[in-house]
Amino acid sequence: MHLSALALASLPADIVTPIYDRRHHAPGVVHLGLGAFHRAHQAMVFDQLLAGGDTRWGIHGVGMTRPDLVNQLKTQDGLYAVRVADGQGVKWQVPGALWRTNVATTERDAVVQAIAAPSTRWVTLTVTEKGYMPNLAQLLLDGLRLRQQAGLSGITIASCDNLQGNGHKLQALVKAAAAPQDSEVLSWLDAQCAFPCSMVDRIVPAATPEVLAAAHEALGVKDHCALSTEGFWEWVIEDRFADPADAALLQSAGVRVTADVHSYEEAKLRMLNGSHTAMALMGAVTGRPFIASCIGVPHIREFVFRLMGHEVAPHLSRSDWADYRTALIARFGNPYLKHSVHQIATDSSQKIPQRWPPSVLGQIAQGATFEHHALAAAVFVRYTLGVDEQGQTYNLNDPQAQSLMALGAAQRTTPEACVRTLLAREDLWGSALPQDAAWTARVKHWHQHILQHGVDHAVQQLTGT
Ligand code: CS2
Repeated sequence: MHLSALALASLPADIVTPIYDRRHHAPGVVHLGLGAFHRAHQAMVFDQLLAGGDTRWGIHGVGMTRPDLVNQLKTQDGLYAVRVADGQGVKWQVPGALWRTNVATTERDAVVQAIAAPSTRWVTLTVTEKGYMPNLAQLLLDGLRLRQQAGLSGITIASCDNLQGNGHKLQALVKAAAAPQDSEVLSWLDAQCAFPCSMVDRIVPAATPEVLAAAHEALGVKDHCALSTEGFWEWVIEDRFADPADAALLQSAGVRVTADVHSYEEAKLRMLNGSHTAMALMGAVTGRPFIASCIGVPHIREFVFRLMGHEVAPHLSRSDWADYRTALIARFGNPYLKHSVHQIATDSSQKIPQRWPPSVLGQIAQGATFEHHALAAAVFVRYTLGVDEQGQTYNLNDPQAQSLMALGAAQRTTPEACVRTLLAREDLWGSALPQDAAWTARVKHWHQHILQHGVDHAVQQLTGT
């Protein structure tokens, strides 16, 4: 027997389950990108709103790439368990907000119709950094155009990906998909739809067999879609909604609604995600499998502490960064989260631009040093070899994998030239950094050190530990 609507009644009494009606209302939210993150973050916020009696927050979830997962969720009636675990304790919950599912690639028309459905009030997106492509914009535009033509109201379209100014980026992309002479839909988009920027935060690793086994034990039934996450979650969203009354509703569920998302976005991208990428690459190269195994090493912990304090924090508009850093280091060490370094290293070419260069440029502008970022960049170059320091090979899972590995292979014979070519790539570093001779020189220095003595030795030398 597996988890399903029918099985809910037989779950142990201490598991929080949906007690609201999941069958008689149409979903109000279409979510694109039905990965682990959404299911353990926003879907749980919407679950709270539904539990409070507001029936408009059921989700029509759209898998962009994983038909297997979507099919599995369908056989479980959209239900899955989430283990929320950290130093505060362990508890299981079954959120019930996911009411319908589709796969974008094979059921495109159903997705367009869902966006155009009269009940739809929101579209939320977690399609990853590389998902912001014209085909995504066209999908949204096709649904939105049907709404406009049917005389329906505009909706809120909220990008929740780790991109600075994500709402602005999405709005520009959708508008660019409309032809310039398409003035009716363009002015309808401007007048009736809202594209708020938002920052979302919760560490939700891809599920492991261990989590599925723990779910089976806790629930008494199998759950092939179970997830594990931490207690902490944050959703900060710009106060810009098609229906202004949504601001108070979201606030009642613990969401922060503000005019200033920017300061939260930049702190999160550069402190949390910037450290994550640095640790993930170090873990991949040194053979440490999880973020918790990296932050547990004193010199890596010291490295992350200094990276954030010395090179990231001076350029943030958020003044409470020291508390934020303390909290982050504790979160990274959460023993329940087996957060694979290779999962985080996935798509590094798409992640680095948001996570590292802004801090390095900030340091350069102030005449300050950027040794921690230079070392991290050198680890990235080493990572492109596709083999760790123990000789184990690994795959680069990245849209740029081929070109990165082709360039990276040269580091065995001509390391200096290799660093130069990889650092010249504006898609990774932006246009200003590749021009900075001191930056290139320091990355070369650390890269040389890593090739000769290994990543740990380099980190120890830099941190004096
Ligand atoms: C991670 C994020 O995989 C990654 O790139 O850095 O998914 C991170 O766990 C989340 O942004 C935390 O909110």
